[in-house]
Amino acid sequence: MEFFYTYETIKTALPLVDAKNADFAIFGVPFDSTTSYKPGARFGPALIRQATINLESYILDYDIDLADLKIADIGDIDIAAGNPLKTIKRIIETIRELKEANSKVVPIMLGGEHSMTYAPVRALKPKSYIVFDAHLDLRNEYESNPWNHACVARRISELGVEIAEFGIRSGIREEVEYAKEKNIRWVHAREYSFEKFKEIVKDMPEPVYISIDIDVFDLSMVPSTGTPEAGGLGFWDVIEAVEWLTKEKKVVGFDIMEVAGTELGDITALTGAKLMFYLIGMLSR
Ligand SMILES: [Mn+2]
Repeated sequence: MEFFYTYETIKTALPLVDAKNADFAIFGVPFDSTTSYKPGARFGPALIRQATINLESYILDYDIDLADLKIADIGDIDIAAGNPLKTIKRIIETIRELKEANSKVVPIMLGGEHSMTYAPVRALKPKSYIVFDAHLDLRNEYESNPWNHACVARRISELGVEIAEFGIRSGIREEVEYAKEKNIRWVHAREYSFEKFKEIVKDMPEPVYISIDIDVFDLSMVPSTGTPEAGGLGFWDVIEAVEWLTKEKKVVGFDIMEVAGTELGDITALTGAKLMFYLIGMLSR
């Protein structure tokens, strides 16, 4: 099978299969052109893959070994540097090709900046978008750019997808008003609880797409990210919520975005890699 992209390949310790035979297909989007604070998310996919070397493929609490699963790594999208919309189109095209070749495969996107999440949502057409993020990302535009990372949830809401956001602790009044107007539910990190999460998500339509902006976690766990924020969620908060979600709802794909930095295997990437292993594990149960 030919995809028109890819130049990075995986370095994990897992045995991998090709995309046609895979239950999960990992791909990277090494793009960070609209980052406003800390650049480096273009290295996220490589950093997460590198960090997986540190991890056991066996997940203790699930009694699942990722080495027994059918996981593909199809490489990185050949991004259009400085051009988010063009890159988004390439991702959409890639996901469509992937699904045509193997309709059962679950795409897993590693970012890259959060603006890129528009692409899998557009391609996979979920009815609900559930995001863990420090930021509302509901601006109409930022720096005159509607495809900036700060606008991604708004672009997704314009697709008619139901949205719920968790771990939020940064936004502006315009975003809060937009959320109210469009019935976008969001929970502040300070008020987050598993009970609240379930109450909001239980009635949302399926299938769902899950996006995890790594900055949802407290910045002590994820210092190398585009826009770090103090006061975030803990690792098990997110795992507990997503475990429930993968049990209760059909999930068509997920992403782990905004891992940045230049040190291979740094703590942000280790958090991202562990998260990816857990998500694959829970979707296999
Ligand atoms: Mn964010």
